[in-house]
Amino acid sequence: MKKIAVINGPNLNLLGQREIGIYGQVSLEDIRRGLEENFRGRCEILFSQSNGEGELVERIQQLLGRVDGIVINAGAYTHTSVAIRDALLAVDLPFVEVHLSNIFAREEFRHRSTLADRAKGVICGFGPAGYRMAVEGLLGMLAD
Ligand code: CA2
Repeated sequence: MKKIAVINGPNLNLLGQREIGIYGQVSLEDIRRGLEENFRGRCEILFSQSNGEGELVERIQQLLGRVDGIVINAGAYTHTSVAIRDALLAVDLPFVEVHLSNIFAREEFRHRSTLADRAKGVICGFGPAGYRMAVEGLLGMLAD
């Protein structure tokens, strides 16, 4: 069975608790449970969250040879982190960038991503459903 890592960046642990107008009422734990239920029997989901850039880099490095692909919501680091980009390129795993909000309908600084040009795809604006779409898209790309 395929293994997909779902990586979440800073502040996403607060989902469902604050800024409900932007990010909605669903918690990160709800998203994890939803993915596990949705993909049970089709792929293994390795779900994680970290607030630290270095920890995210470590996590990505640990995935080398252990998973078939990565879904990443790098949060605010999406817009700034060369280190996370370099880690993703170093492990050379197919990845999909996901965002809950439509980053292009928000402040200008959220319009750029250090990851998007090397991602297999980018999904934003669909809330928690975007995670399911991202895993579905990755699985569809991975050869059996
Ligand atoms: O829309 C997304 O998924 C983002 O990656 C979320 C990031 C933001 O910096 C990106 O531009 C877009 C922020 C995540 C913060 O999540 C919170 C959740 C609840 C309360 C406060 C922050």
